[in-house]
Amino acid sequence: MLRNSPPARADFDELRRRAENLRRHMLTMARGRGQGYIGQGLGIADLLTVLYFHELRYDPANVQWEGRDRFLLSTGHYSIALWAALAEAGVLPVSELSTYGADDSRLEMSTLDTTPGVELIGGSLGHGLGQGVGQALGLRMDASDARVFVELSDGELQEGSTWEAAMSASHFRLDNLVALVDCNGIQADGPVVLDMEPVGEKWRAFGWDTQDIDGNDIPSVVAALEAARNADGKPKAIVLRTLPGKGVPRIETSEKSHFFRIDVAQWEGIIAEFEQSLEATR
Ligand SMILES: Cc1ncc(C[n+]2csc(CCOP(=O)(O)OP(=O)(O)O)c2C)c(N)n1
Ligand SMILES: [Mg+2]
Repeated sequence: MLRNSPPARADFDELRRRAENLRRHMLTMARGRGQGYIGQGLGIADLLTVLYFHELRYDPANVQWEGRDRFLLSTGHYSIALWAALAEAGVLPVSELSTYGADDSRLEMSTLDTTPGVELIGGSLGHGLGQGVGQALGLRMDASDARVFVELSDGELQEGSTWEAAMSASHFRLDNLVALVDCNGIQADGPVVLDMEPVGEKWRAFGWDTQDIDGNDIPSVVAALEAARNADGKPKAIVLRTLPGKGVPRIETSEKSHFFRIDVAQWEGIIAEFEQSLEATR
């Protein structure tokens, strides 16, 4: 299943089915040890679905393929979402998911690049965009048409390194670079500390072609990524407004959804709630 080019037309039913699977995988992972960064994972499930099942070029059987598009998850603690996408894509075995966060598991709570499909070691925030700029420059020097997609968070917008990288990307006219800014409204202990709004205007001021969308609406994500294929000399930013815990009302409404740790038995209730709310939307 080599994805040499994204399909011309998105199959929205298929993408919705994949997004449901990603969320199921994440709930399986969190249930394994009873804890994890499930809120963030559920929030960006729709983005990762559209990336891995519509937009990115990659070869699941050869994750080091030179021509692949690079996806850098700058927020390493969102790893739960990446493991789900890689399992759904056939890069990682689904049977491994329940080891998430366990001793000796490859599926760490923050990303390590020894796990197949990982492009960036996570943990220390604020470094993804800078690495993405370097990779995009390198690919251009190699005359590659591969692109670099960097997910980053609203928390990381409060780090100077992010804006240094943003400034250099437009200076170097890196139109092979797409920043995917997950504005989920939280950071660690609750709501984001510094008011970063208007986020889109800031990226525009730094010379980026910018869109501001509902990150949980699959057609909007598809359309924004398609618009970001335009090779006009400008780096592309997509600001995604996402809801932590999307799909599980009990997590959506939790005041502290940064890290979820509950009794293993209670996860059964959460999983049942997820399936019920899916039924309600069908
Ligand atoms: C450089 C750095 N500083 C602090 C931390 C500790 N930390 C881990 S997650 C987090 C929250 C950051 O906010 P955001 O990236 O928006 O994460 P969210 O709460 O949305 O998951 C912080 C401060 C870190 N990992 N790296
Ligand atoms: Mg956040």
